[in-house]
Amino acid sequence: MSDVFKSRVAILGMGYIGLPTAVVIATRGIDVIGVDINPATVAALSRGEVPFVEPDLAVAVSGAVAMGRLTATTETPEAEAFIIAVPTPFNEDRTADLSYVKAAAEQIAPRLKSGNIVVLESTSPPGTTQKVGDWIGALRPDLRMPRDGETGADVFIAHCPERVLPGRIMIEMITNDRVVGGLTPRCAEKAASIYRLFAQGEILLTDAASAEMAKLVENAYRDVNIAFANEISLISESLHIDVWEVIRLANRHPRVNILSPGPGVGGHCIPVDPWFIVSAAPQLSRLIRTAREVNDHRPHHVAGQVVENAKRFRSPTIACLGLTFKANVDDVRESPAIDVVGLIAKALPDVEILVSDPYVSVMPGLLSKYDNLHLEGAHQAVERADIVVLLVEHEPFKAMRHTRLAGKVIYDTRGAWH
Ligand code: SAJ
Repeated sequence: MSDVFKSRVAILGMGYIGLPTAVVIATRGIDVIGVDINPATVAALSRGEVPFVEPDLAVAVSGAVAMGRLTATTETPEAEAFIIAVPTPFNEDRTADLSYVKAAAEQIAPRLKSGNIVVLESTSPPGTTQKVGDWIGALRPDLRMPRDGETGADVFIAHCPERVLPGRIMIEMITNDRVVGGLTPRCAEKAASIYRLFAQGEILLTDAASAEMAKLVENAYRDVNIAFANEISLISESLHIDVWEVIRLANRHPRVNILSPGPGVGGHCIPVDPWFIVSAAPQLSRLIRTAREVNDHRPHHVAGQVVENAKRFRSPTIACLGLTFKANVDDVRESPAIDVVGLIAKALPDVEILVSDPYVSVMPGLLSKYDNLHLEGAHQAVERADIVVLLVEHEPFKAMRHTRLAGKVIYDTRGAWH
């Protein structure tokens, strides 16, 4: 019989992954303590409120808090299991910045008791879970850390990468298969007992480095495939062929499934994770690096096209629809739409640019320095514009009646009005 975890869990990092994970565990009748360094996040959670938009999350959080199953604090408490779900951004040289993971490990270390489980969920370069063990071991020489090929460790350390898709987190948290990689097989088995509480997908046990690499490879796979679509778009454009028609036709082949070109690849994962692979094996990662470069170039290409078009007008008004990193979420991290708007605003300082996004009510910091940018409702923006640039295919934009767009120059980067 496989173990199912029954005690208290502390989750460090109450963001897009830590909070939904906390809620689904709490909903299974386990006491969960959410830990975050940001007192505003802790205060909001303690009131049962969610600091960001994700379908079905708010109602689950308020329920779990009201039942007393989910509490929040800035101090790491004692618990039987600890899940680390903090960010792993990259440094200027594109190596992983593990400072948040290290800080989390160092907060957990003094609280650890024999028999406790520590799971790293943050996306990390191969070898990071081992480092977590080393950081904890340095602070707790009294505890035996798990070592490959040895038994009898006092604590169990594993990596279980998150794989949920923003916008579908509450569904995928339950239905996705999970990969659990332990520093030893016993660590993997112990960590899996937590995920058995709520995961309906299969739980696949492996070693920590394979789990770390599998996660990075998943996102690099998507990046490479989006880069392929973006390159097809570039080539089709230069040959005056409609890329959307080409992809529609090619995708009727039973073994072809080309993704959608767009203004670039955003979010906190896909533009970042492939670099962890490149920095682990720079000489060998030619395709992965090129895909990153192709996708990173997209905002420049799109902005360049719009600026060229604008030069055909004496005093044009431009509407840019969408600022978030993808459709139907409120997340603007690493958003290519923001890059496009910034590049246009910079290139055309005398042109009025109206920006609209149903999920964004304040001009993002990166754009606040441009005087020629104004937030506007979508319908007003389109009505006043000579050029309409669709950057994110939010549902209300997709539903916009074609009559509203008649007579305007349209630059539809997502194929939403096709
Ligand atoms: N995009 C395109 N064309 C496409 C698909 C996406 O340009 O055909 C763009 C999106 O607009 C967005 C970016 O790519 O800017 C990334 O969006 P996404 O929906 O592909 O992925 P994320 O970043 O929301 O979530 C990904 C997921 N990984 C994979 O699908 C392999 C998710 O399962 C991971 O959990 C998540 O990264 C993560 O946290 O690592």
